[in-house]
Amino acid sequence: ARPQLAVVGATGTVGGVLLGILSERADIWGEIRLIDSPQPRSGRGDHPDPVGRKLTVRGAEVEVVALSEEAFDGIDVAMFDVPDEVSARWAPVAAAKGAVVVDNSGAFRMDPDVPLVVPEVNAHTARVRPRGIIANPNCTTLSMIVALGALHAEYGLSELIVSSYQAVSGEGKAGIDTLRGQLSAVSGTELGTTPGDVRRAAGDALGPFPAPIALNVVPWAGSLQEDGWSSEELTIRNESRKILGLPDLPVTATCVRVPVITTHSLSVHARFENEVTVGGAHEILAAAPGVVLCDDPAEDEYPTPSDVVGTDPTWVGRVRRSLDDPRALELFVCGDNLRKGAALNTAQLGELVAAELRGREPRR
Ligand code: 2RA
Repeated sequence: ARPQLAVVGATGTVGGVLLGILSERADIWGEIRLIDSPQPRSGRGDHPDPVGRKLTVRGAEVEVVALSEEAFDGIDVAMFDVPDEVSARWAPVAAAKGAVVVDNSGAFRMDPDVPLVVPEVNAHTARVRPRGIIANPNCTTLSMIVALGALHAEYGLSELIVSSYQAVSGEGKAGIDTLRGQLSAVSGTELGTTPGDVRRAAGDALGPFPAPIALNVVPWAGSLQEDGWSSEELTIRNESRKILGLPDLPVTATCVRVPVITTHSLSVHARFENEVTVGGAHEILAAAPGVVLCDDPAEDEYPTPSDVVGTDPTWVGRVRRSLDDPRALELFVCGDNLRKGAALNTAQLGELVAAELRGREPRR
């Protein structure tokens, strides 16, 4: 029998991308059940109750059912794309009912009993899951880690220094709406030429961001942690270490939000145990599953978010050997934060589990 799949958070930004990806990829699933938590209607009616909505998946309309214990009856794999607190409460419920949970929240990523998995890098760790939960990494880590995993396998990573250029859809619909609203407010004006003019035009409409995001870059993502670090910067550090199996890897991240709708970019300084060459790195990256090498500056070829958005791979360009360190590479990496950064990796993990479950069925 085909495994039964539940998608929890089907009406969210990542949920919508996930339904599209499930409709495009080889159809291995029996029923795909769509689940969401009911939300109180806001006064302005811009948050309609997700339960009862009909969404299209695999070309058919499916009605969203309410999150409850019974909603997981008969489910083999449950993909969660919901806020941390919803996952923290409901993923264990789904697991207790026998489903393998693939969770895209931050609730379980650093739990030592929950593997944090990127199929191209550490697929083998997905089989050991004492809590019945597999965690999907944060979209910023995911947007670079497939390329770094391939280089690490050959050269042995010894240090990582990254700066992110993060798209607003990392903050979901609120992030996208905020950028679009601010772009309308500044379009066709002379704004962006005197201190504070863009901030005054944005007024109270900063949305989830601490500063205007149109005509601007904002050196902040996540919440304030000790000693001035942002949660997003610590997440990149912790998750890269866990996925690569390098618990002591020195990692420094600076996270920056940019006025891009979707696709995170990262500038990466990666130091290795062994000497590197650009030619060798090109060969590794060109052969790595899930990576596209796009690196010919003489022809203006390098990845940019507006070209990468909507695609599945991790794109790498601007590969250079550090001028002062023959063991280090400089790279520019782009990945669609809603696809490989979230929904695609979730779908791949679900497929990995489905293959494992099929292998367990008694052969006739
Ligand atoms: C962001 N990675 O880009 C975070 C959360 N999705 O905002």
